[in-house]
Amino acid sequence: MIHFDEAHRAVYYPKDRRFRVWIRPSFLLVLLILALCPFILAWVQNASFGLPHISPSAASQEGTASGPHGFPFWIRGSHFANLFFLFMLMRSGLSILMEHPRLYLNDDCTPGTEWIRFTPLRVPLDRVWTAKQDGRYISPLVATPGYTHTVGIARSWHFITVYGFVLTGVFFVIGLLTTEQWRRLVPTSPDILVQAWNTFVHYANFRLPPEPNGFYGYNALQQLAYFATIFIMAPLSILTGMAMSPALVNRFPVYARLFGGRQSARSLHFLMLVGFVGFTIVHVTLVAMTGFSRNMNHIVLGTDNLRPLGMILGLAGIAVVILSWIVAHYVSWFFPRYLQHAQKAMTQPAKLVTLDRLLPSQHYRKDQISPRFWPNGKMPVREDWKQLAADDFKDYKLKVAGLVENPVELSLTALRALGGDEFITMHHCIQGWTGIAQWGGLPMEKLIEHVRPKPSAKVIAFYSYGPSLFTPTYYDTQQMENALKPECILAFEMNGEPLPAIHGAPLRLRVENQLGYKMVKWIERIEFVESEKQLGKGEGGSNEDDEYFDLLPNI
Ligand SMILES: Nc1nc2c(c(=O)[nH]1)N[C@H]1C(S)=C(S)[C@@H](COP(=O)(O)O)O[C@H]1N2
Ligand SMILES: [Mo]
Repeated sequence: MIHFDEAHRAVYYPKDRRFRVWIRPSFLLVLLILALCPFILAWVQNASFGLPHISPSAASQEGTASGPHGFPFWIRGSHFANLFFLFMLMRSGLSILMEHPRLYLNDDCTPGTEWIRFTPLRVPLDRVWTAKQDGRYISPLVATPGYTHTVGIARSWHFITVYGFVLTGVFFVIGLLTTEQWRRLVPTSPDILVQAWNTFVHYANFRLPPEPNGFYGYNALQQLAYFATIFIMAPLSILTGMAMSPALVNRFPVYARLFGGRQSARSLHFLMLVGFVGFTIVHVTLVAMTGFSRNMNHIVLGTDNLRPLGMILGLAGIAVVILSWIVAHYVSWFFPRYLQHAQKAMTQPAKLVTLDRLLPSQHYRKDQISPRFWPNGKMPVREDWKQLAADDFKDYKLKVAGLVENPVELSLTALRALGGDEFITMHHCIQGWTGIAQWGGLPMEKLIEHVRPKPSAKVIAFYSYGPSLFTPTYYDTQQMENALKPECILAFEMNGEPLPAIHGAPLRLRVENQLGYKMVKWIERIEFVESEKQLGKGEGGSNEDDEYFDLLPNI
């Protein structure tokens, strides 16, 4: 359970909980014009020619021999499952979004270049402003689990429920394609576009078009809207979600480019959320306006009559969904560790055989290096680090100990003598921001060779001079196999210069197939151990222990 003492309140429930949406004026203008254009056309058409005629489509005629009749159980069931999972995804997605409440179309995430932000704050440029400080509060009424800095818990919900969402989708599409039900959704003639426009002209002029009985078929615009939601928006949400995985994108940078880049993918992922919310509002409104009890009987009971039972059960179903948000809220705050472990049990095996096997391979150019790289975390406050820093780390010695044959203390010069590697890579923070930088340092592989781990050593722990959110020492761990992969280095250079203090001087870890929080900055010492379970609270790092982050963040 998360106790709301003073330290936790300061993190989760800050004084400044204002919420603002700001959209870049040029974007707002384009969005408004795009949204208004069809309405203006529809108004002009109605004023000049009157409302267009809508021919009843064959499929929507009651009693025709061909075409789907009614909604079998598998459609009604998957409709409900979809409602359940989609809302959990949207609610947890909002908590994730607020951890970095800005969306960009460029992968540098340069402050001031966002096209939308969900915070009243501009990034101050005259002082250090970490990405962590930038996270915003969101009400638990709209988000799971809500509050500030709950991205770890929110990701657990997101990654558990995404299984349900994807399985429901696969089940539904298989059902569609193996029965006649696909005929309700899949357009078979280009004429549907004309019919859809004519239908839109009715709605835009605040008239309801002649309504087919949805038991047998939909109006053209309705059909296109359902088709787009199922066959465009849902797959695009899944594909853009995957385009945010550091393991995938740092192995196949071209995959993110399919969506215009890693941050465009994040923006698209958000726009799909907006699309689902917009769809839900219009869908529910029209279901209510076009014969609520009959429509509810269709989708709840699979009957076509006017009795109230479908409506009553449907509203009870919606109550169950709302209850699930309340339960999720309590699980988040009272049993976050169980939730974290459930997510681990459900996703880690799948990650180990897929994403975790991808070896980073990136070839960014020097001119792609980000002009400003978001900093994160708390700078060390310890006197010994400050003294080392004052002297440019001349007296710094990295201590490497634990289950090794050859424990060592290595100065920066000694580290350089062991070998070097350099690469330009994209950094992915769990919060959502990215940045491209060049890193230079000693491959972990070389250090491992040098200290000769004992056979029992499986995990490497990195301890920082700096504090974590709740403890005096930030630490994290790596499985030895992962540290042996390419692009895993102890970096002492960034963009060709000695590591700046804010980015982890004198030494930090780079692990390019994982998220930023694994890359401990201001490293004081390294320890080889048998298992992460013997350290801290046993979850594998400060963030894993106290913020319920994943042990294996390939996504
Ligand atoms: N010691 C320490 N290291 C840390 C952190 C921290 O809080 N303390 N934050 C991590 C996180 S969440 C990220 S995204 C990266 C950020 O590195 P940067 O500041 O160079 O951008 O550092 C990681 N290393
Ligand atoms: Mo991060």
